[in-house]
Amino acid sequence: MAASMPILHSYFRSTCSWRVRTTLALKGIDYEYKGVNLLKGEQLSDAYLTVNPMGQVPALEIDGLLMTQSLPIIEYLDETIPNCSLFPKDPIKRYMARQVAETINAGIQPVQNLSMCKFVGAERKMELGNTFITKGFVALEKTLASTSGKYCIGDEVTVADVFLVPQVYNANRFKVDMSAFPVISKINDVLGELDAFKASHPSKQPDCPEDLRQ
Ligand code: GSH
Repeated sequence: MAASMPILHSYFRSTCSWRVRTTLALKGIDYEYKGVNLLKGEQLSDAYLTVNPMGQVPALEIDGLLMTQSLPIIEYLDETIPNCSLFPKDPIKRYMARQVAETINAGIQPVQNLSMCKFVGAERKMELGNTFITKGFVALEKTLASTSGKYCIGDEVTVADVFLVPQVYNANRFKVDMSAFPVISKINDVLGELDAFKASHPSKQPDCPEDLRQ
């Protein structure tokens, strides 16, 4: 019997969903896209809370499993679909890739997500996002100055790149001065030319409003 198509619960502008979309694109996996409108609060509906009790996207239904949390989802995809591995074989490079991903995953994104923006209120949300993305990018810029080649870690696409591109998109939304981060900006530009990053971009998603489509 043919395996059913994976289902990704996603929001077009969600950076965490984008990480999983890029991974699925890099691995060449087709999937059904189910939009969860975060601005309408659909992530907090009773129906969606049975999918992810944290009330967050992404969630991925695959191989008879329902998975949440982008990093372990990406690790599962990488382990089960070995083409173009996102985790370098070399332990030092693998550490570096994980270090960059975790800086974004734990150190930047959670502080500027929608719940935190709502918590501080409309007047302070730009200041919140700008402050903490800038702080994280100061650290990342230093790290990437020594680890990067064409991409974050040398010349192979890794999990670090999958996390970096969506976070730069959010940096621009929060009006971070990207001229202070030339290494991050250059890597982001190069990655933006790759098909998987183009296909997973918010403007290409089914739930992207017409006026934001490219
Ligand atoms: N650690 C989680 C992951 O990596 O999947 C974070 C998920 C997360 O924060 N998702 C955001 C969300 O759904 C969108 S990027 N926010 C909804 C809210 O804060 O109400």
